[in-house]
Amino acid sequence: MIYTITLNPAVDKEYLIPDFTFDQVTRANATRIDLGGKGFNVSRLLKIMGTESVALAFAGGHCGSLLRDGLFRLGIPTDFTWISGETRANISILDSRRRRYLKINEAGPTVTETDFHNLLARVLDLAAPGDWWVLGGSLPPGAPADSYAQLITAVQNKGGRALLDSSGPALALGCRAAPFLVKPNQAETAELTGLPVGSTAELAAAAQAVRALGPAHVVISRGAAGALLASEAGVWLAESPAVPPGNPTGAGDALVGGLVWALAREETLVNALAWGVACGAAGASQPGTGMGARAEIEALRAHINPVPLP
Ligand code: TA6
Repeated sequence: MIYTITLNPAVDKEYLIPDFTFDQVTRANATRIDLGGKGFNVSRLLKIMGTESVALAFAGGHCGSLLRDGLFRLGIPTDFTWISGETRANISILDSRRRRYLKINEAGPTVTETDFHNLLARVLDLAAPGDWWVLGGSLPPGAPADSYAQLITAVQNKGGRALLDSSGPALALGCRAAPFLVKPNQAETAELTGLPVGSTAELAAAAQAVRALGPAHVVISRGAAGALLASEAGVWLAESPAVPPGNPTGAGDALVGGLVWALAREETLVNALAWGVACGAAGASQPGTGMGARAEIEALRAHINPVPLP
């Protein structure tokens, strides 16, 4: 079974406007709502690829109910730890003339120590050998700084394998729990290691430095440039095929979804890298945090051939 954990989920709202103009009313040409938060986005990708997952999260209030009901309608079972606060909403504003966007993420509702222990207890009840666990996103206020480290240790002590996609101290502390794989982007890699990441060679060295912090494998997402894999077998580069421009928000989550979808089917890490890049490319061509269709992903996958770096 594949589980996703989203400690700080969000209702993602996107506005398409003609032009960023301040100090006057701007009317949106289009709006959309997506069921967001990194783990939920992974569960949505897995559903598109025909694979079941259970979405765990802290959730509360009207936004929490909207996310539960929306995921249910998509056929994604949820196992929420309900909290007293209101689940957040994150906003993307796309300027169609400049093709630029503004992204505003709320901090999210405060969770208590009891809330965290309730979720951890639920994870311990569910965890079993051979499961895949995807942990993603920011920590809500009040969550322990080592939340991901505790959750990774819990699932891996039960024979599961954890993939972590976060940033800052939550990512750094999570690495120390030796997850199966972490998926930072280039900026998160630079912050984590303090190393330059401008060239491919620098990025490869930084990826191995991340592995030295604990993770067995590292995939670094590079946006439209694709992604890089570092493992004990070496470093691989997968370039992304060109796709029509969409909203890149969520493309990194789609990449993680492609990785875990392939790994759960016992594909090699290199093949999983290619599937991840195909899913990320499809996601980047969609509006909002749309994930694209399976046929589109499979067509993109045919054009992706990872190469080993010397
Ligand atoms: O990566 C896309 C996304 O998950 C959006 O759905 C948006 O909710 C945001 O990122 C949440 O990221 P955060 O790091 O704030 O948890």
